[in-house]
Amino acid sequence: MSVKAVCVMKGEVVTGTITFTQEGGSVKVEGEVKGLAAGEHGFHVHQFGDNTNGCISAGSHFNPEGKTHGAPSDEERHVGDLGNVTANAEGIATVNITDTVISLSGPHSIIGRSLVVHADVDDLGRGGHEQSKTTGNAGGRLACGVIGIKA
Ligand SMILES: [Cu+2]
Ligand SMILES: [Zn+2]
Repeated sequence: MSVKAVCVMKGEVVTGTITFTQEGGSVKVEGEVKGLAAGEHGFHVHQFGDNTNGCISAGSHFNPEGKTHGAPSDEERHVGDLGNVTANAEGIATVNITDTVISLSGPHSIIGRSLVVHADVDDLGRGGHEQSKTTGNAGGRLACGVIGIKA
């Protein structure tokens, strides 16, 4: 039996439902985010599953190894760095990511943390902006939700 997690993302305009399925050493991240502007939007697991003051309370990118922000394919990345999702002209991003760094158990477990979608594109650490190496300069937090064990 595979372990599954789910995140229901809520913002003022943006909403989404994302499931996480552990398959051996990788996790499939699948679902849909709606209400976005067309184009790319940063998509990360943040440290805390805390919504006290909205998505800001989720803290920084989940980074248990103290690394620098990067692309999902980079050796040097935060565990939570899932890159970008791309919304179509209707504002819908279909998410279909397979990642080998996040996990649903152990030290890289994302259970109980937050998933956040951003206003702007994540430059994957390459943009040369002062925030490129910490957040990818991805801008405001449009929606977020806590990642929990799926029924
Ligand atoms: Cu983020
Ligand atoms: Zn990061």
